[in-house]
Amino acid sequence: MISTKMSDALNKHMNLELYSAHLYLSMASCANNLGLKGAANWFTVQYREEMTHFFKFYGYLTEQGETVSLTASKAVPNSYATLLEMFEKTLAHEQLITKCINSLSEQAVQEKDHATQIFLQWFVTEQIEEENNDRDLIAKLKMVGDNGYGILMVDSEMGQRVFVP
Ligand code: OFO
Repeated sequence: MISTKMSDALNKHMNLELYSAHLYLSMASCANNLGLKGAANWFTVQYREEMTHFFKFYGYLTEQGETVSLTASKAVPNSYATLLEMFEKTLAHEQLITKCINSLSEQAVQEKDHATQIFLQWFVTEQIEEENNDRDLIAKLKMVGDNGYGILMVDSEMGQRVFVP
């Protein structure tokens, strides 16, 4: 059993995870339009990861006897000039998610809600990896700049990413 305040906050965040999924699926489509099939693969894998994040919140709330509320997800942007721009927006979004996870964790500590603290631990660790991946790709993209060959090399590396359930 969790508090109504905690349940509402987790439900709100669950919807934000769904927004993340839509954001990256849209970026996959934009990357594809730029001719960057590897980046399109990377963002599609990211979309699938975000859906697992969404389902972790859904599952936790359900196991705690709560009924989830799916609030209509906001429309996501679908126009980016470059891959670098996509990654800068991705990093900014992940930093927002990290803040939200931290604030949920603080609330769980304040409420002495041990179950939710343990549930959120996985996300605290996951956010370190998410931000780190984005920073690495931004560094590589800045290094290659406008060099088409360099961008294709990064794109090809992004094509190797596989979804690990
Ligand atoms: Fe990208 O970690 Fe979930 O939202």
